[in-house]
Amino acid sequence: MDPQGLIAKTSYHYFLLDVGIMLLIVVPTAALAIWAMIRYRKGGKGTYQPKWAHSWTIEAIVWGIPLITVGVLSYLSVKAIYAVNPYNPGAISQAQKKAGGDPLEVDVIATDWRWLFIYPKQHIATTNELVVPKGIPVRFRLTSTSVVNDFIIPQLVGMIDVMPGMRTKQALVSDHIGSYVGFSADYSGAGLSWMHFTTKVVSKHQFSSWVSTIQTDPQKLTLNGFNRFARPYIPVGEKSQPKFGEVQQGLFDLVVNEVMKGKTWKTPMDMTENMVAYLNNQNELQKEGYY
Ligand SMILES: [Cu+2]
Repeated sequence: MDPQGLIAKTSYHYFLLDVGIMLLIVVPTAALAIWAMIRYRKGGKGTYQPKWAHSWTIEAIVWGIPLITVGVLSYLSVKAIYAVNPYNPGAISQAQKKAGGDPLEVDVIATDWRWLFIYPKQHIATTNELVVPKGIPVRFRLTSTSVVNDFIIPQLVGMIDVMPGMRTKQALVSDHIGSYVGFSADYSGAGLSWMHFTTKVVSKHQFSSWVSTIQTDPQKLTLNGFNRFARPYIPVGEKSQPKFGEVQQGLFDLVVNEVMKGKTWKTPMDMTENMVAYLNNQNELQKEGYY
């Protein structure tokens, strides 16, 4: 475990606290069990008291310590839940106050089997590549085009379900420049194994120049284009995935609506029957101008 983001760090912190509190009970209990076995063994120092039945001291310890423990653990759990709650993480809100300005908004769409990241304010989109500036809170809205996926970047943020025709939320902030792996943690068919994305945390300056570079990309993503993009596609051995210098406004909501109305992108039978042949053909399709 090597947490690199505020949410991951907060979860890790509470995890350690919980383990520590549990050890406070486990270690003395184990020690006392051994102590009792030695002291009250045959020939041990303990006095034999066959008539002994009740002790208020023991009663108080046996009930008191668990009650206190449960109380403390409940308090910490509730605090932790509010701190990392994906829909409105308290930890992120605090970071937001410190950072000032607006959070970065990113809309995430999981297709079979790629991740599309739309930056609505910047009007750009990338595939399987998430780039975020360091120290700036990022707010995600997430959906899927076909089945449930699970969005996770282990070192930055925990799992959140991504569901067709529905919208979930997540947030992150990282103070460490670096590259982190993200993937789907829910089995979603043939291409799941290749459904990774790279998360790059870069400096604010690098981020704005990255945005400008993507904005010069001639590819435009509209709902029509998305319908082509979202057809089942396994990104095996691809060097780079499509980037879009211009994105139709409100595309995320349009996609959620389409899927809600019943739009599907069927997996072709030959994809599962002969994957190698299909993948070769897929590259041909790409040369012909498909995404
Ligand atoms: Cu799940």
